Amino acid sequence: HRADREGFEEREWTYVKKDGTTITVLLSVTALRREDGWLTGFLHVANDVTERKRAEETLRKQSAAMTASMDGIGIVNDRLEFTVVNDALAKLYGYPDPQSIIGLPLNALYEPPTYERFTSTILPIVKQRGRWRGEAPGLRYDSLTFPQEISISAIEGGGLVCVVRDITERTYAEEQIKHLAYHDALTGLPNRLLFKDRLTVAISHAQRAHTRIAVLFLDLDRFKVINDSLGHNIGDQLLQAVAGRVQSCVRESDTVARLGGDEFTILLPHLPHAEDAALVAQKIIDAVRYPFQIEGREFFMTTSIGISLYPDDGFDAETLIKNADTAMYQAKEQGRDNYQLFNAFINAKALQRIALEHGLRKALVNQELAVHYQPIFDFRTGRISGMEALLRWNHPTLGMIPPTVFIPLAEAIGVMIPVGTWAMRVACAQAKAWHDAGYRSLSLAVNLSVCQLQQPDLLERVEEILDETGLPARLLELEITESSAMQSPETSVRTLYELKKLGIRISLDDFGTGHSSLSYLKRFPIDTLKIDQSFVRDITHDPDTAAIVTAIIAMAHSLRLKVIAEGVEFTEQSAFLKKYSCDQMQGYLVKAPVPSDRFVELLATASDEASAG
Ligand SMILES: Nc1nc2c(ncn2[C@@H]2O[C@H](COP(=O)(O)OP(=O)(O)OP(=O)(O)O)[C@@H](O)[C@H]2O)c(=O)[nH]1
Ligand SMILES: [Mg+2]
Repeated sequence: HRADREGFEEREWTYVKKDGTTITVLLSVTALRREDGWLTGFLHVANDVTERKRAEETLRKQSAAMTASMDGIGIVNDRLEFTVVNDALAKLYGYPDPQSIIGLPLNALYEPPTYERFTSTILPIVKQRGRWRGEAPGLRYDSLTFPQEISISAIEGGGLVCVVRDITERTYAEEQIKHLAYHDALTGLPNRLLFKDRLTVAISHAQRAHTRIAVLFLDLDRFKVINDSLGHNIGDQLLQAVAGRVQSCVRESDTVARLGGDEFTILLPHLPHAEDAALVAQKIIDAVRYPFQIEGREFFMTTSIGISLYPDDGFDAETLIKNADTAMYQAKEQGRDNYQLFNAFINAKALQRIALEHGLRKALVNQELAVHYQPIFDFRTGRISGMEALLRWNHPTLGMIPPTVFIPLAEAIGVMIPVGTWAMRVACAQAKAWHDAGYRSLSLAVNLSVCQLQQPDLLERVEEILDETGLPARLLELEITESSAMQSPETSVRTLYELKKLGIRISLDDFGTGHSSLSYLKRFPIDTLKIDQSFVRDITHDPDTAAIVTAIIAMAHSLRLKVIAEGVEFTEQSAFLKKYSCDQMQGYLVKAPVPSDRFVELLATASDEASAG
């Protein structure tokens, strides 16, 4: 007995109880002595410490797991300061040891824009759902950044656990694969895929900024002769040399791509004057004419170039490339070694308008019109609650013509009523089909143009379509714009009240872009307000816009109107809208408009994506 010698002893014992479970008991023994030191006995105290032992064991295992983990793990407190850090995290971030991170604030490990994303979007999500997972660049001790996958979970009682993994390798591999998929192996230039991507992006910018774009299509003249007589090896080197020379003729912001064979395309995304495209083409033709030195020999080449312009010669990437190609053939026919513009055929703007008008009159008959559907996402249910029907015109030579171009034209030449009625009938029949397929609460929004709103028999037409298709009126919402309602407010108000009597709902489109918005809200029998995308675009970085949007939502709700935000593209925007109780949203974040056959598959997936954030 140590207690005998030292006066006190403590020891843990494990006992097996009658029922088979084990308990741990802390037994302390104290020697009891008389004043002269004579031992009189022992005091035994037994404490059941089973629970404490178990907790200690769990902690020990957890901390061993943390130490052994390949992933960086850090725990931050409510003030976002690190309180626990494992070895892997210190290593990932290039700190000498975990100790040097403890006490640091979270923003020491991320650059300001990333940290801003944490505080404005990510942490609110963690707060709400308990967890977030995504990618963000981490800021190392040596000030370099590295791509990381990070998962953040809230801890009960406060604080967060961050688990971080370095994905440099994966990102690098992904980039390699991307590069292979988007570039031509021989010249290293972008390939057709990347060219089309860049062109599509340039078109959407030009559409907003009302600027011009040029596509140049270049094909070497009689290249086959060189290839066949001197072999592919020389041919390949020539192609590489041509690639370099063409690139030296254009600006950094222009894209030179190789489509294949001896064909190249050039994108000039900022074109102050249409003539500039011709200047660039001539510069390239002159540059190619200059002799090439390959393997000590001199070669002479010429090239033919076709030019198409946005928006003059087409509205989408595919069409612009196709039309530049057509123009290139014209250049070949003109004797090669020259350039031709596509719109030499449809020269003047007036001619093009006539062609468009002519085409538009026949578009319905020729089945070039289609109705696409853009899903509308409901914040409260986290699901797709309906769709907006949008008209599309696929022109045989000009490609997809945006509604902003052809709807005013259709109105001007008086074909908007048949076109609009046709679209409404198609959309209602489609909505009824989905309704019957089990999507019973899916609502349908259809745009009413100015002419339609003033059409004397609009009410009869709508009733007829509902009767014919069998779509319940409560599922139909007609969208009007402020400016169309303003054309003749008296008749509009009457028509709208009549439509409402049928059970149809009315929404006001593009809200905020007109002038007298507020007074009309009171006069028109409106159920829904749609916030214009120009506001949505700025909500996350312009405080004034943010204030306007929150005010619109609050005002609409006090008038018992539903609010839909249009043109939502980013999760930050949807998080903002959700925070300020916007009811619904639509936009590329949920999904771009799709043809009817692709809409149903969206119903299953789009909800998850939009809410995953
Ligand atoms: N060296 C090389 N040749 C290629 C490659 N891909 C296609 N070609 C050749 O490029 C030539 C393309 O010929 P075309 O443009 O149709 O005809 P062309 O002789 O240039 O005559 P025009 O274009 O009508 O003036 C063909 O001979 C193809 O075999 C390649 O990767 N390397
Ligand atoms: Mg050729």
